[in-house]
Amino acid sequence: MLTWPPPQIPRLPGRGGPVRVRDTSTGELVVAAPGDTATLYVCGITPYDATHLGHAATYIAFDLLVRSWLDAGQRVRYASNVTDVDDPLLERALATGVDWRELAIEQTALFAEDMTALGVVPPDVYTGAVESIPAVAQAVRDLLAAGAAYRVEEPDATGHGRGDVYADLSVDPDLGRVAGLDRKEMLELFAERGGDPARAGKRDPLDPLLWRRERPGEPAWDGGELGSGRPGWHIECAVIARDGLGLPFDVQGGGVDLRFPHHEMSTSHARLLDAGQGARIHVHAGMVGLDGEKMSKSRGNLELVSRLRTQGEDPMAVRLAILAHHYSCDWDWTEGDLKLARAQLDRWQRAVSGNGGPDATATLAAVRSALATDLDAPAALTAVDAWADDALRTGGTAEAVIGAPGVISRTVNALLGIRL
Ligand code: 5CA
Ligand code: ZN
Repeated sequence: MLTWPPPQIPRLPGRGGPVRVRDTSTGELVVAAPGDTATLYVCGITPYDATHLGHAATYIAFDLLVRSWLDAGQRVRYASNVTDVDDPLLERALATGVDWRELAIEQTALFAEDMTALGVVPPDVYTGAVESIPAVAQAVRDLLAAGAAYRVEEPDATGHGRGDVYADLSVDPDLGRVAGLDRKEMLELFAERGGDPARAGKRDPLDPLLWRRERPGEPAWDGGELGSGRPGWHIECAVIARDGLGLPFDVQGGGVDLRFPHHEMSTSHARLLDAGQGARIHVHAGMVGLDGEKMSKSRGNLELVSRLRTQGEDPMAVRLAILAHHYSCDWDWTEGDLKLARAQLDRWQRAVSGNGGPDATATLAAVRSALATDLDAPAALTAVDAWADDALRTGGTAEAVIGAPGVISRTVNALLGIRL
């Protein structure tokens, strides 16, 4: 799948230190990627509706991680997916009378435009679910052969689906390590988030679907001995991450709604495929709400990046409004936040407009250190605000350091993705 054009990232004087993030499995602050090459997998969109502020906030959070790694002199390999065939997409296409492929193509293109406008660094490996089907079908056959999966022969409620394949979680002693939930919590979330605990014939209600046999009116692909069908959701991300990054990789990320079951199950699949480890750590972004409720396509309470763009909003103000919140918190999008961000952007632009200004060395260090400590964007903004206030107060006085505004401008561009 084609990505969007990468933003220019200016070089900064010196180099950032190791980047630490909070691993949601342990709650510990840990070095995100100890090696020379940092590897990251971030769960991509299901393209049935345009990018809302919640999606944007999640991708911007991981964009900060990529930018800090690059600043620390690490190579970065970043993989992501597009869930371009799945139940919600097929349901939306059916409800609106659009071909599901067209819906996916249109929304994936809009997402790319939104990401470009917001200055998000594109993934190096970008794979659609449909593209990954041969590899996923092979992985399902491998899991069956290894005794880590089984066929369910009982028909489901529609009377079809004989031979759907499920993962056998009982063969994975490490299941539960990602989200750390008790069984009751797991069962509740599994039912809420796309699982089918009541499906007859499963060995355990939590066992997740790996391969769904063809149903009338649904797209299907040749799965060899699996029969025609389509992949389950979690195995898609396990296989795309494995093939794009190799196992284990450093960080698996996404919104906190994916912690369970999606990341728990995809990590389990990856572990069993490799007889080793999936992601070393997991990092989750908080949920962005609107009017006190989680912003979600299914609820329809959305603020879309594309709508704001069409209204003539500067995407950099949108990005700044997002950066004002720590990525790990849940927060609500408000028009007030956007107003503040516009004013902040204007102040920063005026502050960097001269040749000279207050020395930028300490500000660069403060921005680096804030981001290297669990991607603390609000603290980084405070440091830049302090420099901008100083610059605007003192103007081009005698103590001004020639070139300092340029350093600040490059700092916010390279590390925060804000083009002034
Ligand atoms: N395609 C799957 C992942 S494999 C999926 O969850 N797609 S999505 O379109 O629903 O979400 C895309 C990304 O945005 C995911 O990382 C998800 O966790 C995140 N996300 C969804 N809603 C919100 C929200 N309200 N706030 C923050 N992040 C969100
Ligand atoms: Zn995923």
